Amino acid sequence: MRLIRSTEQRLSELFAAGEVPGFIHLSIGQEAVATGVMAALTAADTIASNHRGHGHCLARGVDLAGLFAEIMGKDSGLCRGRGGSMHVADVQVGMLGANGIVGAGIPLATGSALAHQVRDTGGVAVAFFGDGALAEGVLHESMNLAALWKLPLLLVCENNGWSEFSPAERQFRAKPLELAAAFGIPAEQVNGNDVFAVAEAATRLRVQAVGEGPCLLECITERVRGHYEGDSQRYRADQPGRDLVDPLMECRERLRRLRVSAAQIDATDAEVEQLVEAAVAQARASPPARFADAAADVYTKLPTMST
Ligand SMILES: Cc1ncc(C[n+]2csc(CCOP(=O)(O)OP(=O)(O)O)c2C)c(N)n1
Repeated sequence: MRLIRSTEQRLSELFAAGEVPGFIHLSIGQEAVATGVMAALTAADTIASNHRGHGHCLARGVDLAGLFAEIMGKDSGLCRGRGGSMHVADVQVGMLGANGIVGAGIPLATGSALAHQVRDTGGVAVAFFGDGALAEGVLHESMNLAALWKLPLLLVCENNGWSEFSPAERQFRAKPLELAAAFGIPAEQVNGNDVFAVAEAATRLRVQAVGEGPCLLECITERVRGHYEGDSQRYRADQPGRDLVDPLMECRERLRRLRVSAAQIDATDAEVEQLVEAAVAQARASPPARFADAAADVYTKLPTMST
């Protein structure tokens, strides 16, 4: 969680300094969801993300310098600087991709869940999406197929109460748990700012998804920053944020109760800051992505299918 927070705070500064091309959407305040869910997964599992996916990438274990370089449009980036913040992927760690199209990671994860089932990998596919995706037909279609075919799919809804600049209740008729119930999909709601609660629920649901088919975890959380960096947030004036505790503070308090000293936590924080600075320096030193390489890897050789 500290790595995600420090990385995104640094990204915010780099964006303000003009070192990040395009837009970035930060997940500050939502770190416990990515961290808690990922703690429940195994190396065999796969994940697909959305436009707010830096935390999912880091919690899954992508290379830190590679992520900075990707977001800064550098050739040494995870996708050689061609994906950027919203389309970063790293299949080496089972990260199938972030996605700028709302809900588009969900069918990707559903397909991956089918692959897990067909190949009998024992793994699950996880789809991370915001409450904004509740209005997307592709979520409903994916839930239907996954429920029919009992696919090992874990749907993780990060409910931060906003869809871009509109409060969620002005856009969606059904609540996530009601929608899941309509498809016969077991679902749980959890305090998404409590990393331990998220990890416990995700661990339970992961096991259930592998054995019995899709499950949904709704994490109630808060988006601290605007929709994107630079967003004036005028729409928030008459809509106060949710009254939730900062997940890092919540975790610090929990660790204190488990007798981890403040000095130990501070040392970890300092170590993370150093890692982040080193990654930024490495990314800065890398040459920019080359336009001539823009179309490389668009097409790939498919494996020969035996009929
Ligand atoms: C299919 C599609 N429709 C609309 C948009 C524009 N858009 C970008 S983000 C967003 C809302 C996303 O809300 P949510 O999924 O709840 O994620 P959050 O930003 O709150 O984390 C919308 C409507 C889009 N990118 N894709």
